[in-house]
Amino acid sequence: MVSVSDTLKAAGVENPAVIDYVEKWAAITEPEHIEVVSAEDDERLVQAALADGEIFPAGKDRYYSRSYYKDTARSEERTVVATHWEKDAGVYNNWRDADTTTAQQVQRMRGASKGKTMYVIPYLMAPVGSPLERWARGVELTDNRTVPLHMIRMARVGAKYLNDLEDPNHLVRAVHVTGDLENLGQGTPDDQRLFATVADDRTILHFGSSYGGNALLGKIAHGLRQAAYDGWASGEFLSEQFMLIGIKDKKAGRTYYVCGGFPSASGKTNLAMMLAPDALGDRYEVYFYGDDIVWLWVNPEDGRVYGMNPEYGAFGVAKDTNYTSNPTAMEAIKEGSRTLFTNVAYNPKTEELWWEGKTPDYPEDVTGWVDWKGEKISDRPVERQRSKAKGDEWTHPNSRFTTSLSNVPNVAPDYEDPRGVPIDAIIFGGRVRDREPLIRAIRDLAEGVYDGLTLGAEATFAAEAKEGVLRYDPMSMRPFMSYPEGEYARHWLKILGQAKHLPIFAHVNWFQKDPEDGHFRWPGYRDNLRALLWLLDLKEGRVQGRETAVGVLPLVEELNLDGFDGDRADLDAILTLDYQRWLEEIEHRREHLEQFENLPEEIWQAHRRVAKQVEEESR
Ligand code: OXD
Ligand code: MN
Repeated sequence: MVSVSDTLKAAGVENPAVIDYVEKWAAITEPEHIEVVSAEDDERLVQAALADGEIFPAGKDRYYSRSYYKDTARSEERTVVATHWEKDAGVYNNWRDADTTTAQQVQRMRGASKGKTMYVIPYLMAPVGSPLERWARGVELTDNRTVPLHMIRMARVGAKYLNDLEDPNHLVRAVHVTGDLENLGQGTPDDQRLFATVADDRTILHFGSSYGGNALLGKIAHGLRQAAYDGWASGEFLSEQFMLIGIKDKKAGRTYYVCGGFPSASGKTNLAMMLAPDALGDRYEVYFYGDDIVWLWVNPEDGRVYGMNPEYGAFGVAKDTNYTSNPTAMEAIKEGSRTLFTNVAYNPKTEELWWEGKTPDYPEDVTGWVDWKGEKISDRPVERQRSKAKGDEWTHPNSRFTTSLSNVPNVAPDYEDPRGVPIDAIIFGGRVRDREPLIRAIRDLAEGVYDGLTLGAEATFAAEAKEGVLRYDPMSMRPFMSYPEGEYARHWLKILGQAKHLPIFAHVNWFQKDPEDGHFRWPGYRDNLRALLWLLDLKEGRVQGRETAVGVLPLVEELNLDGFDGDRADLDAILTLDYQRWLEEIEHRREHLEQFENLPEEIWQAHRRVAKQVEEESR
């Protein structure tokens, strides 16, 4: 019989630490075969998955898959961060003891891959040559073939990334075991799933799902949770759930770089892939770097904050993606792009795909279409076939597309540059129907961090909502927080405090509504660039804005409104502060921050400063 070690060596794995680790876990999970994956294997894996009915053809070089119907999203309750130190427990990180958690996961995973293939996926979550490359190396073991298909699109994959390391041991070890999805009690008190990042062992052990967010361990588990922990423990960098864009001013011959965090369902991917409004297109060009993760550090050579997207692809929500909301995504997922779709609606006869919001209405003819569960639409009672009622959707709200960055038409020409890009502005934004103006700029570091910590959006689930109280999502990292919030704030102040040239902060909101009739007061999408251009003008001293308690707001005449066809009264409204709402908001923020132990005094000072000024200006 061929040994594990010989199989790995024959596939180009030279790192002895990887070989030891695969041997160890193969003895636990007991797969029948072991296969090392690199990006060059994509076509072969696709053909095998098609032949076995794990994925289906969706036009030329595009693919479609379904995940088990009880396994369609990340589970925050079943996701934990374990370490050997109880002091690492925070409010949001679901801290567990490392040794106990590892032992439990070994027990869950024992023999659980019998009869299956273990795919060994060596990967790199950074452009090659990045100053943070040593934090970016990992290897994922999985017993599910759709995982390497996703990983090849989302990360740089191949044995070569882990050979010849200065310290062969310095890598993230990740194990994914799918489990018996039909018998895991998802969402019940007897839920068998557990998704654990054992952060101080740099080990990720996920059991009980084949859905991307739980199964692609390079992305959220390594790229965010583990990397945030590593960045803190090493004191070297930050890892945040941020998008990253470049805005080129062709007239001035300069490109500005903006990154920022938005809670789920606040349009982060649409913003990241945005184009300039037609009327501004001659002067400005927007470049896409990434839509979900940014690692940030200070370059000692020039004292600037640099950012890079560690990912190689986008795992975007399909719902509501269309040629208005996100034309560049539509291009990035078109036929020929090798995109893999999950849990949208599918027509096996025509190989077409459809999702809610792709077109204003369902496909005219339901013949052949199946919904995200694989059930025929034509088998439904006629009145439920094309109905807009809740529960009759054709696609899952968290249906996804997985496509490589290189498919995005406005991807930045230097998106693989290991140096990253110098960040000019850091923005935070939530979906809020009132209180938050279009944009407010913040120059002070502690006030910027304070603003990020109090980022909130309206709760998406009715049960969570309390009238007027936002669901706070610090820096949009609530589900990915891996160490205590007080330390998190301190680490932000420390890293950015090293910068000689601080990025400007801003809070943005594209979603204010008129309380009378509920219409959105800002057109959003491409017009969002106008707010960002104002922010860059402010940073460069080309405009002054209007100082308020919560930051600098634009004067209407300072916004570039060429070709703007939004409503002027609406514009005035979103450039005005509702002080009554802000007085209440300050109280909610205080309660939110009081949960966090050991919050730096600078943050409390920023809170008190803002609170006092809101109080004064409201009189
Ligand atoms: C998420 C994702 O769940 O990026 O935030 O998939
Ligand atoms: Mn995300």
